[in-house]
Amino acid sequence: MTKPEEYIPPKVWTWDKENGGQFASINRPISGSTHDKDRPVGKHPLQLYSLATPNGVKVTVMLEELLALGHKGAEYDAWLINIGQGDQFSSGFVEANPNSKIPVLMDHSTTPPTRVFESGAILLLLAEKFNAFLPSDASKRAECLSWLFWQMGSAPYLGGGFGHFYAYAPYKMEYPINRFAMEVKRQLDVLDRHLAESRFMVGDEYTIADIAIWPWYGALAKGKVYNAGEFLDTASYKNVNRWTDEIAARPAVKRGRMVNRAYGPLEEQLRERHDASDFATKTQDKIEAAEAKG
Ligand SMILES: N[C@@H](CCC(=O)N[C@@H](CS)C(=O)NCC(=O)O)C(=O)O
Repeated sequence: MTKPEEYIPPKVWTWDKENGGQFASINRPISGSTHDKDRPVGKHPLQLYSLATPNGVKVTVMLEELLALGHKGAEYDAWLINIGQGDQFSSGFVEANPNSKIPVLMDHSTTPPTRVFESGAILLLLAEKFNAFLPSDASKRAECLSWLFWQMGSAPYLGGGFGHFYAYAPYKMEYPINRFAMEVKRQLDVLDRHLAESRFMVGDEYTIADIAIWPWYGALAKGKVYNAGEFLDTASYKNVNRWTDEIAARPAVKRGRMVNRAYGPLEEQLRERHDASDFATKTQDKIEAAEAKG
């Protein structure tokens, strides 16, 4: 291993604003709001404030799956939170999530409205509210919650660890890239061995465990996050790829991944969603074509 010049930490850490790599402008060592701005509120009981990152997609897929099952109470307004521009630090957002991260759901069917942050908590709350995508059998439920929490504990090594050092750090460092590549490959192997025996994460039942894991590890398997498919040889995880393809083909998943998307092909971006008909009329390609016409 090449040994770069060693960093000797000072006695007390100080904030070097210039040296945080990509996203340095939004990373801060303090919490709380930076500006006053209320949250917009639409017509549905469920108000989502999010962005189509893997953590955001978990929730929009869940809501679209609930609607596809016929749960009309799952209708929602989805508002775009541009984390690159610091929307997560507005006073209204911080009131809903003191941790300043998407996704956040406000449920206005209660008085006062209920706030839920952390994507795993949001999935669990929705599953319980609509009695869907969470097995009722006690041992299957335990399996489902185990995999749900596995995802919540594992993905930070993928995103904050591997993804940060492989794709976003100001320069490439062998030690952290090696360490996190090994961990991420281990995680993919955990999934691959499990999915060799099981169609979904909990047997034949599609659950919130799949909905939580797919946006991160399905995207990774297809080389769609951090452009690391070849580096991690993700094609070799055959069972993860088979499971990824089956979930990607679900109509609700196709819709869910479009919501709050502000990058990629314009026809796949539904930046805000307020009605089911928006998928047909309000994708970014249509909005921009209408604007061009005047
Ligand atoms: N554990 C959280 C993670 C949420 C998270 O990391 N969100 C990122 C986008 S994927 C975010 O909002 N980042 C903005 C920031 O760090 O300022 C969850 O699953 O909800």
